Amino acid sequence: MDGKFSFQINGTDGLARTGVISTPRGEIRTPAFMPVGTAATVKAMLPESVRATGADILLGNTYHLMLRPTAERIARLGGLHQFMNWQRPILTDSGGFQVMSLASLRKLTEEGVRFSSHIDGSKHMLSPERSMEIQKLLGSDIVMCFDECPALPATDEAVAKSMRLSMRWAQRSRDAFGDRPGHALFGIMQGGVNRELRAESAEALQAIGFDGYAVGGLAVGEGQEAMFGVLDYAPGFLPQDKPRYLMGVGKPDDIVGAVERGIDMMDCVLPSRSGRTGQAWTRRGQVNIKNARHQDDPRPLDEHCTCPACRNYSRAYLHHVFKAQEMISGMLLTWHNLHYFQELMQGLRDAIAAGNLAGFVAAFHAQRAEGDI
Ligand code: PRF
Ligand code: ZN
Repeated sequence: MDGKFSFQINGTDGLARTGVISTPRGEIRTPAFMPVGTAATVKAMLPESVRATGADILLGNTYHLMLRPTAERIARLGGLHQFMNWQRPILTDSGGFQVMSLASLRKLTEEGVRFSSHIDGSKHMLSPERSMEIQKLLGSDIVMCFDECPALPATDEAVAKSMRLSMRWAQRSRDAFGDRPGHALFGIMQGGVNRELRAESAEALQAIGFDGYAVGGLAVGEGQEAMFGVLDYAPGFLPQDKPRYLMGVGKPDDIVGAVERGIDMMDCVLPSRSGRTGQAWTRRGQVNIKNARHQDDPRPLDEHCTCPACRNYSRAYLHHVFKAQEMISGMLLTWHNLHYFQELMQGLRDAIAAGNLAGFVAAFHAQRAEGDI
């Protein structure tokens, strides 16, 4: 496939930016929200339905796919895009973060991480070199460096030691990735909630040179105030002209705050996962469809939403199919949630382009303060 990877900023408002990342597999409008397709599927959704919600790019996971069905099998079957029937861009996470949260018997060394699979206990190894190899076998468009994300709270000493290991791994990731036109490699900033460590990490990554830069190590238990505290300075340590990706974030108000602070890309399981547990996200905040107050309610989840769940079904129906554990419950709520998140991103992009982000954010918070109907 020809064509290059590039990022163009089309408008700014304060620290926020809106633009387009161009890849050989299509354009990604920023700020972008990436639905999570961990196991080669956005759970409960067909790829064409995910696209219909407005997604330009999905996230896939090295860790899950290397264990099942294996990266080598996916490569033999034509790569991840072909395998899962999603022809647009895919970003893959590098595996270290998932090893630390899911695998057992982990052993971390300078070389990488040895671990046992959470599926069958089989033994595996991930290193910067192996992670780059797997992400290449998958055919990922945006490859993430192999890093370590320490859980917070942690001592400055522990965070510094971990960050410096991640920076050595970033150099090894860069060397192993090589030169692959049309594919991008993103570095990942670490450093916890320590300003000096964040600055050191950003400098180390820029000395290596990447196509984009992620802010890692946040949304790991520090709370929104501490996260926004870091986002008040961390994006400013990164190049203006490259995409900035905040990993694993977040709730709608986290997304809005991150975009206001100069973040261009985000991903989170929240809209899809909470859809399967009966939680809906709307302009007026969170709605628990399990609640008995919905059982006779003929109104849609959100009368202004144009998703299939809201156009064609009542709250009473959504409540019933959740209680009856029908599969359509997860399908409809996931569709609605992904639609809401993508509509929020479109609203943010339009507001930044119009120079009206402050007005958009004020209306966002005012609507949520009103609460559900
Ligand atoms: N590193 C990687 N993936 C991640 C994170 C990280 O720090 C986070 C932190 N929120 C989520 N996913 N590689
Ligand atoms: Zn809807």
